[in-house]
Amino acid sequence: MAGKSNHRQPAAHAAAGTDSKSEDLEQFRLRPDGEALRTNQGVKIADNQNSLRAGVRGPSLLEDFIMREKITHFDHERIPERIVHARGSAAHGVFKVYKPQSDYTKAAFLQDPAVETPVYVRFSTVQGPRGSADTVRDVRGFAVKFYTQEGNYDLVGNNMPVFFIQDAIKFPDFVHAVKPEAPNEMPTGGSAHDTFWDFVSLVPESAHMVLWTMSDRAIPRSLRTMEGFGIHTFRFVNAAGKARFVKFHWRPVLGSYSLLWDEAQKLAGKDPDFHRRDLWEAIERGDFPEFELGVQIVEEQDEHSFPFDLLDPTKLIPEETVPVQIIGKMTLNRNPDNFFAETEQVAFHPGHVVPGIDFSNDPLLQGRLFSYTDTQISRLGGPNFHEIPINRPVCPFQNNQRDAMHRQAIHVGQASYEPNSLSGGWPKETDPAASDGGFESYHERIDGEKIRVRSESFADHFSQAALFYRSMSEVEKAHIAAAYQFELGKVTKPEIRERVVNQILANFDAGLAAEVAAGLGLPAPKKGNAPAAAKPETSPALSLLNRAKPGIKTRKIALLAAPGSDVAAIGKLQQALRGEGATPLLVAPTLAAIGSLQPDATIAGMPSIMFDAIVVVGGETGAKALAQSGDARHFVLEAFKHLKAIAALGAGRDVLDAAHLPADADGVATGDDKQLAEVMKAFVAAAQQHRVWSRQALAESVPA
Ligand code: HDE
Repeated sequence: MAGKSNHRQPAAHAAAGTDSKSEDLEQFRLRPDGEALRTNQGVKIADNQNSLRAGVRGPSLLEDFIMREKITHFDHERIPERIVHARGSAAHGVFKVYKPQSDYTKAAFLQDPAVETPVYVRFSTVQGPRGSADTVRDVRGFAVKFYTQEGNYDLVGNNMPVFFIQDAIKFPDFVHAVKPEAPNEMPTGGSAHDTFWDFVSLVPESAHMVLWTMSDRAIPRSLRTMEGFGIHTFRFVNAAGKARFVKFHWRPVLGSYSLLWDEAQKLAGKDPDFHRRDLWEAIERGDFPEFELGVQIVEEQDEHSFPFDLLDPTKLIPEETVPVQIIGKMTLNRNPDNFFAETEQVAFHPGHVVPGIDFSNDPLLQGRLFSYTDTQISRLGGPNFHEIPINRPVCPFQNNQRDAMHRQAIHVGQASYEPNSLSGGWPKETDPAASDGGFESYHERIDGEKIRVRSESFADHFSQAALFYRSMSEVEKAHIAAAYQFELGKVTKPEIRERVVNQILANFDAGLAAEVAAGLGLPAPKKGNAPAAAKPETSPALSLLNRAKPGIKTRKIALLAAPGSDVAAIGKLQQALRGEGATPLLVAPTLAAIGSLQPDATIAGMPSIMFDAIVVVGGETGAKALAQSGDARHFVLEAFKHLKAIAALGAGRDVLDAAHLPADADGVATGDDKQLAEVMKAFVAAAQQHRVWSRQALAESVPA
C-alpha cells in the first residue's frame, strides 16, 4: 500500500475490488518529496518568486501563463459550504459486525465478523458556517459512510434520536429560522435569536427536539463520546424477503459526557477547534474512538402497537420498550490526509443503501432521499461527485450514465445504453435472488389517495417531551431550565418568549414552564395541557448521567506546576495516570523548564476548561509561585467551579487555599507526597464520574 505514487493511475481500474479504502485512495495521493515544481500541464517552473514583466519596474504581461494559471486556480479554491452541517470534522475507520445478522438483513457487511468494512465518519454542527466554533449549543451530525463490497451505505444521522419537524416540506422554513438572521447574519452558531424561537413557538411538533437541544446533549464533551442515531425508522430485509423495522444507534465505548454551558461558551473563544482537535489528537495518539452499533427491531405486525407512529421522526422508541441490541463496532483509526479532499468533498446521502436495508414512509426521510443528491450537484459542481476519491465505492460501479462535468472515467466501447448487442449486453442487471443479488425495493403494499394531509397518528407533540424531561436527573433538569432562560433571554420580542412558555413548555411540564417563566420575569404560565404519564413513565436510558462508563481512559488531565515543583512526583503522577489510560499534560505559568521537564503548555494557552480534571503538584517553591500567580489561582478556581476532580499534593494544597477553595470539598483529594498512591486513587474515583455533581451548591457559592 505505502510507497511513492505521484502519478495517477487511470480511474476506472480501482473498481476492481480492493477491500480497503486507504488502498483505493493511494492512487490519488500526491507526495511532494523529491518532486520538481511544475505547472498543471507538467512544465517545470524555474522562478516561482517573480511574475513576468516588461522591464524590472514595468507592468506584468498577459503572457505569463505560469502566474495566470496559479492565480486563476487560487481564485476558485473554494466551493460552496454545506447549507446545513457546514462545520465538520471527520476520520477514517473500520466497522466489524459481532455475529451474522442474516435473520434480520441480507446486507453483506453485516454477516461476517472477520470482515472489516472501511468507513469514513463526519461529525458536524448544524447552524454555524464552516469556520464557526465547535462547542456551540447545537445538534451534532453523525454521518457514516460504509464502503461495503455491495456499494456504499450511508447512515446519515445526528447525536439526538428525534428531529424538529415531521415533514420534509418544512425543512427550508426551519433552516431559515435557525440560521443567522437575514438582515445582519447574526448570531453565528447558535439558536438564541428571534427567528428560531418564533418558528419553534409556532410549530409544536418541534417541542420534543428543542427540549433535547436545550439539554446537555447539545454541548457534548467530545465527538468521541457522543451517541449517534439514525432517527428515522428504516427497514432490514433478509434473504427470504422478510422485513422488519429498525432504528439505528451508535454507542461510544467510553460513555457519553457533556460540557458545562460556561465551559462551552469560553471554549468557543479560547479554542474554537476544541472538538476537532480532540478527535484529531486522540487518533494521532492511538486512542482510537470506538462506537458500537445498536439496533432496535420491530416486527412489521407490531407497527401500530406504540402510542406514537413509527413513521413520525419526532418520536423515539424508548429502550425500555424495545431494547437496543448491539451488533457491531466501529473504530476510527486514521486521520484524513487532506481536509478539503476528504472531509469537505465527502458526499453523504440517506438514499445510499445496499441490499438488505430499505426505507420506511417517514415523510421526513422521503424528502431527504431527494434532497441530498441535489445539494451535492450544486456543492460539488455536477453529478459526477461519486468519482471524487473519498466518495468512490470500493466495489465496481459501472453503468450507462455518461459524461457531465468533471467526468474522470474513460468509458471504453460503443454502447452506452441497455439493452445492447454491441457490447454483449454489458453491463447487465443482476437477479435479486442471486447470492450477490441486485437491489430490490421491499414490496410494500400501498393503497391510498393522493393527498396533502398529516396523519392523525402524528398529532401528539408533547408526550415524549414530557417523558424526556421526567427522565432527567435534577442536575440535567436545572441545566435545561437555564438553557431556555438563556436562549429566550436573548429573544427580543416578549410575545415570542411568552408563546414558548405558555404554548409549548406548559403543555408538557408545568414545573419547567414556571421555572423558565420566573427566569424571564413572566407571570406564572396559564395552565397547559401537560399529558398524563404514559408507560414508560421515565426512560432512564435518556439521562446522560446514566451514560458514563467507569475509568478515565483518554481523559485530559492537567498537572499544574512551576519551576521548583516536585519533579519526582510529576514523574510518578504521569506514570500513574498513563497507567489508567489518561493523558496527563504538564501546565505551567511559562514554558520555562521545571527541573529536567519541559511543560507541555502554559496556563494561558491551555486553561483548565480544556481539561477533564487537574492535579496541583507539590514542592514548596513551585507551589509558592503558583499560589502567588493570579492565573494559577484562576485555573484551580475554574476547575473547582466546573465540578472537576482536583488533587493537590503536599504544598500544592496552598494553591487551593490561596484561591480560597475548601480542600475538604467533594471530589478534592489532598495528601502529602508520601500519600501519592492514596490521593491518586481518590482522584481517579472522582474523575471517572467526569463531574462532581455533589459539589454544585458549594461551587456556586464560591465567587468567580
Ligand atoms: Fe440533512 N442535509 N436534511 N438531516 N443532514 C444535509 O446535505 C436535509 C436531516 C444530516 O457530514 C445537506 O450534503 C433535508 C435529518 C447530516 O456531510 C442537505 C432534510 C437528519 C448532514 C440536507 C434534512 C439530517 C446533513 C447539506 C429534511 C438526521 C451532514 C449538505 C427533509 C437524521 C452530512 C449535504 C455531512 C446534510 C438536507 C433533515 C442529518 C441540504 C432536506 C432528519 C448529518 O442535503
